[in-house]
Amino acid sequence: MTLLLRHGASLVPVFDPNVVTHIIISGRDCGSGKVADKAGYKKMSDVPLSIPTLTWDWIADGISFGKMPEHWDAGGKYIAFPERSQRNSKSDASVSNANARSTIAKKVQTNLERRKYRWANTSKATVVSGTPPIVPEAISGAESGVSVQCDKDDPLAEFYEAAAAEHFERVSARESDDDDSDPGPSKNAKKFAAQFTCDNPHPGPVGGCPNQDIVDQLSTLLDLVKCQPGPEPRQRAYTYSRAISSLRAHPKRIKSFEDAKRLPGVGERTASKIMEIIQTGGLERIKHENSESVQVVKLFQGIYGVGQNTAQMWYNNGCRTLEDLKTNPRIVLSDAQKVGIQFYDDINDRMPRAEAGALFELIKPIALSIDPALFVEIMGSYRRGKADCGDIDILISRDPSDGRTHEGILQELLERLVQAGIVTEHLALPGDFEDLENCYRGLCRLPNVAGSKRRRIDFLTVPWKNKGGALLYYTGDDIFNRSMRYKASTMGFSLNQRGLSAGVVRDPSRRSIKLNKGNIVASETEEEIFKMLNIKYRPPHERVTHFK
Ligand code: DCT
Ligand code: MG
Repeated sequence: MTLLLRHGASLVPVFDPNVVTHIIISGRDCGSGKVADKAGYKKMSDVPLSIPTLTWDWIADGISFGKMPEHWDAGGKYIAFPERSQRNSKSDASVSNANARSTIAKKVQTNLERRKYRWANTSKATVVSGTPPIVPEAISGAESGVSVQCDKDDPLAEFYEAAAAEHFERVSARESDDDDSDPGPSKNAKKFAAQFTCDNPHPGPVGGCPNQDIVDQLSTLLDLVKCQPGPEPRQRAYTYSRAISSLRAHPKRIKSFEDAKRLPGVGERTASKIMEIIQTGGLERIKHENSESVQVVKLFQGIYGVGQNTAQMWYNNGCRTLEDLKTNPRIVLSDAQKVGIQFYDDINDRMPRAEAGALFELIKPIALSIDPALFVEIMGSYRRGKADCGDIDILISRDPSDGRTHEGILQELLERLVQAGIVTEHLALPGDFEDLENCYRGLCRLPNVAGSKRRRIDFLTVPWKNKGGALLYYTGDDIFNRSMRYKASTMGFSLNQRGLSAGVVRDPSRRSIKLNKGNIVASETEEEIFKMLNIKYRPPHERVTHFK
């Protein structure tokens, strides 16, 4: 897998004939039935012929001959199942692939129809098909202590994220670069408690970061490295992230190589880069990393719902521009991706705080007109007081003590917002609108304002008993959340958007995996969660770790 990734392949967790370009067979005992089964087909002849099944030798020989993957000979001796090569004519392949695509498309459509029920007839906005539904299980990625918004494309993303959370806290805990010991619950929790980011009301230096120019350059480099496939760039991205975190937390200007080397997470090579930035104001490595493929992958990753693997796969298919994605016959875009392309510039633009506030001031009364007892609050960067916002995050709940809940409210609210011209496109609908815990993603705009841009909007609904956990989680910021989750785990708790749980049993070798979910011990208010974790209550504006 490492070799494949290094040579530009993207690995996908689930077989999708619209996405998969090759199936590589590495085990000698891997029969055609087994492979077909893995791909979700009854027999090998159902696998689209346009997707070759090749032996591992294809990779090994291609690499040893020093050729680029697109020049590797995909025929003859490398075909894993010779019976497939006999029918491997191009027209046959495209017909087969087209059939497979239409079957998949039909399946997706049927599933969506099932989910949409009466919603479809009443909504005027564009209903997106092909987008995975945002169901409660999807939001519960944080269950395992990982971010809920990790790259769903990447089968290993949640593990990287969990590891990043742990390592981030190591940086905050001032551990040395070489110390690889696990600061897990076996260590004295009190000792760690004093060093968690969430314990510090001002996690960054007061009065701004004296090394902001270095942070900016390394962040640019990090963004470029993040667009490259494979474990090696991921490792480098991790190294740069650690260095950036250390620099952000450092109260003094770095002046020398030795100063830089003393920072947690900074080795010789990163220290040299820091010195280059100090001495020249720039970093040659940025030019080197900013290759055409990286620029294109970055462009594609700006499309809503597109992760690194999909972006890389599109690049490998010869696409270079957003226009190419619309015209290339090999690319099948989901409706959400089409919307993402149509409003690419709007969605990638941050909105002024005032615009987010104005939209919320329109939305809240509409929600309260449905049920005045609703709890409706704007979350995310807005609640933290940020001057600009990437999107609008709105949390909805309702105190059930009068016997009523917010069940069904989200659907009604969305219908009214569509009618009011505020919500304009849907990107991901909840699996079941009747659930109390739900998540909706879409686009909105200020109606009756000429030229107003499309903005991303998320609605989250939670049961009242989980309101505190949800408020805490959706307020962020992400690093503050990580820090609280990690502190919770060192104290034997588990924290997610539903609240704080005790009695969680973790796999000793992979602490991100829970063997027993435990019981919720604090969840209705933010204050009780802070208290249980022995952290002084921090109002939202003190939960800021990003200083840009
Ligand atoms: N969140 C998190 N970890 C992530 C992403 C999000 O803990 N990886 C939480 C914290 C913020 C909240 O979800 C809303 O997420 P975003 O809208 O992505 O972030 P934001 O802080 O509101 O920033 P932006 O202004 O970019 O929307
Ligand atoms: Mg936000």
